[in-house]
Amino acid sequence: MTKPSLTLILAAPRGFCAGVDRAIKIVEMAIEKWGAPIYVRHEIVHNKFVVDSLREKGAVFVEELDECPTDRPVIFSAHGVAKAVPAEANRREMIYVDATCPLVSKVHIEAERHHANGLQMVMIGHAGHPETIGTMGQLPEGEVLLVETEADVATLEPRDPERLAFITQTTLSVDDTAGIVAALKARFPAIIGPHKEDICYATTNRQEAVKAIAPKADALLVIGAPNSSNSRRLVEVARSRGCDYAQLVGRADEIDWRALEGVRAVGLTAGASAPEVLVDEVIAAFRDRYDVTVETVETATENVEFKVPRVLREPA
Ligand code: 0JX
Ligand code: SF4
Repeated sequence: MTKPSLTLILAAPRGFCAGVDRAIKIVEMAIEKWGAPIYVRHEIVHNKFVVDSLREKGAVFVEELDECPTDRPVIFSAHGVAKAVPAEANRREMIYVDATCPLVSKVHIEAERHHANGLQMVMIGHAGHPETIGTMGQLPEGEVLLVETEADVATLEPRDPERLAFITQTTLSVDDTAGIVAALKARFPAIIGPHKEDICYATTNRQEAVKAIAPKADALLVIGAPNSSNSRRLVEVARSRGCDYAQLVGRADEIDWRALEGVRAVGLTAGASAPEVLVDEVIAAFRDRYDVTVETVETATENVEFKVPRVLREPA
């Protein structure tokens, strides 16, 4: 039987960013240096495949520090942690390695700098997300006010509207955040902040690539986990650019093939925490069912790389 033909439009860049690459290397190198088990506070990155692979190598994933024994090293995830977390690890005299992405740490430093200058902070982010918890936790309670939407800006009650600064989560929607920043500036003209926001290069580039492919695709799949903020934003971006059937899939076995019946062009991308091996798996699953032509649309090239911490680079 001849297979129907289908074009897979691959977004580039997609998948692993420099912060994810570094965080995973940190876990692997810690296991090499200190042996198993190595404890990891929170999923190192939000991807089941990555977490399961590291678990097989000897990583133990926990949500809080008090679930770790004090005599084994612990790694903090790429999303960052509140100041109280390393403080508690020090108090318990634990060995720890911080795998917070340097671009998240940069936002932590911005918050501290503004606080030192006597400004109250507004953080644009998602309530309950580990990065938001970690970034807000750089400053004392009440010093960071959270806004999630433009509507939230109207109800903000800062201590002094003249002495405010804003920071953002790194994985937000570029377009939605521009609207929130504009609302903040309209209501608090004295507010200071970064040139645009703190959304990282990888988030921006992956959203741009989706914007380029979404109008050409009848359907679009984003490989990523339900708790991955940056991956979920890619689905929203695709829908906002007219691709109504845009779905998050963990891996090939989650694809709803019946929903794809009759489509001729499918866009494909992967969130910053999704490994390329899962992209290959999805392409192979399409090839089983269709006569596939792969077309890549590249909107940016990336060459960012972050060094792993010195403690892991030194010989054991
Ligand atoms: O939920 P997020 O997008 O913040 O995290 P994920 O999916 O683990 O991506 C990599 C880590 C990103 C940190 O900024
Ligand atoms: Fe760092 Fe951006 Fe990757 Fe987050 S998505 S880990 S901020 S490079």
